[in-house]
Amino acid sequence: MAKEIITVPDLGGADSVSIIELCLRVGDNVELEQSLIVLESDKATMDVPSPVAGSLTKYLVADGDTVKVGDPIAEIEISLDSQDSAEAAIPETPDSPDSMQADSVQVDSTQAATDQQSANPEPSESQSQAQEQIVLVPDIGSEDKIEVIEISVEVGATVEEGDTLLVLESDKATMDVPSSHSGTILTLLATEGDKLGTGDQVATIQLSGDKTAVEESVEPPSAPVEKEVESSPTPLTASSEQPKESAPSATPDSNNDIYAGPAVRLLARELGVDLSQISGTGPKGRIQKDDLNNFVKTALQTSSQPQGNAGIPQVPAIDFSQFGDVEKVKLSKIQKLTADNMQRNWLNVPHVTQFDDADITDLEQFRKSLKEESEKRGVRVTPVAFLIKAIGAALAANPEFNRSLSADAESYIQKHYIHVGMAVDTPRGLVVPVIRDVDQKGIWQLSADIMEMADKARQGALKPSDMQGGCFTLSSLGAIGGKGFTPIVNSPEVGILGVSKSQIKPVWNGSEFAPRLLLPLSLSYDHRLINGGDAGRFMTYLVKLLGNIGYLTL
Ligand code: CAO
Repeated sequence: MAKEIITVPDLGGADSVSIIELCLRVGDNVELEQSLIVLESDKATMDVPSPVAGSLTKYLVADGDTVKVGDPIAEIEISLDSQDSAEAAIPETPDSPDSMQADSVQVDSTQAATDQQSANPEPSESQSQAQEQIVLVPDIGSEDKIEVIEISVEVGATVEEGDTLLVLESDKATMDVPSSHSGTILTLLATEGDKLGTGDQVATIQLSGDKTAVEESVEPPSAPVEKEVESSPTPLTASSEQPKESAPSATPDSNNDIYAGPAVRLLARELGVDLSQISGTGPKGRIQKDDLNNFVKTALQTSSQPQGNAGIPQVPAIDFSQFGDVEKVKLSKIQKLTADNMQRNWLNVPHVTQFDDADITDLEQFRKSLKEESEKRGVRVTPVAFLIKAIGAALAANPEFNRSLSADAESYIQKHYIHVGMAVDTPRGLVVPVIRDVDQKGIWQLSADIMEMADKARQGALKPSDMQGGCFTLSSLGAIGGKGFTPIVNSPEVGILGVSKSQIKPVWNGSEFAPRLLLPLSLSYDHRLINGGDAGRFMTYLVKLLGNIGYLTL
């Protein structure tokens, strides 16, 4: 397959121009006449269309480079099925003066405007009236009338010389018509959809009070013409034969689908706005200056609203001393870590909490029966040891609670070990040491582990490894009190059991109410990995184990 080096075409008199946009990526397919790069001089912005169809094998320039006529731009591998058309197009490569006809015409129009307007002896109507000026369409390089696709100013607006008043678009080019003077728009003499040609009236301007403007307005006919020449129409995005819908392009990362004029593109670049984020309200979805302004306005309004992480409104700072005596105390490292973890887990995990009561009348009777032996062994046996033992058995029977979601949320990790974290309340803050392999340990061993970890936690002697590897967490507030609470999942674990204070309550046994010791349980779970059914089964199994500790021996 043949390769074609595309070069900078005739620039219509400009010595060198800057590359402001690379429209494609290496490897992209290139249509005949599709824009390869956008060039910008001080007077014009123009697309350089490809004279061949194929695949872009490399760019030979970079964004920001300055180039002149004939400089190589890109290498294109010409596609086989377009060889014929490519060959037909090759004579029109940019080296040929004819190749960039539309661009040349547009760029030349700057000069042509000079020529024509210099030759035009007619002063504008209002030049006889002090301080008013009618702005005309300068030479657009064609006899044809061109459609007005955007009125860029409003009556009453203050404009500087060179500001765009309206935008014209043919099927070959889009061009801004700039104001020839500084001042205030008195009347607009064209509307969207009108067709205008060279010399047609655009707007009446009340000239600014500065001396120069006033002097210009009363100058003989040739003088204002000179002035207009300096601000002749800026031919833009002259993509020869390119359909309007795909004509202009914007930033390199979002180029080909954007439909906007060069003035808007330039402004967007200056403001750092990605035009692909804006919906155009102009004809055929063209992005207009107002669209860009509205986008920026909305973005500024949104960003000026006080927001915290993930766009959540922040709690306002309050000077509490206005209400009474206060002191400010620094959070400990543990408290800060806990705060971060809690917020992260609360925000990331869709929580559901399920409640039930376990009848631990028999369990407590059994535990109390161990008292003597406990003292002998020097091990304190509390309900927490039974809870951890029961959790281990429930995790083994319900392995979906022994999973973690992968970081990319594309898979889960099934754990084949059972380590249970135990929340410990310490003066320094909340810590969660992990009791390992709980499914392989009996109540004595578990009680010893619980004592050891709780002591270490309270003394601040836990090592990081003591707090890692948990599959599930127990948060027991039973010794403290409360009827129930909704614990926050200790992500990436997917479940946590909250235990409140047991109480004797009347329970109907089929013939009468009997006093039973009920332990309130609350199971919070990550609803991304755990369904209500899973949670129901886990909780029911747990309640069964705690109500009949014989099952724990099975
Ligand atoms: N209902 C009623 N009494 C309970 C109970 C319950 N659910 N759980 C424990 N108790 C009783 C025990 O029976 C024991 O009393 P006896 O000595 O008379 O038998 C006493 O409370 C033991 O309390 P403990 O706190 O010393 O020991 P523990 O094994 O029950 O708990 C630990 C250990 C580390 C879990 C606990 O000390 C702790 O720190 N809990 C707080 C956990 C926490 O802060 N969770 C919130 C996390 S989110 O903010």
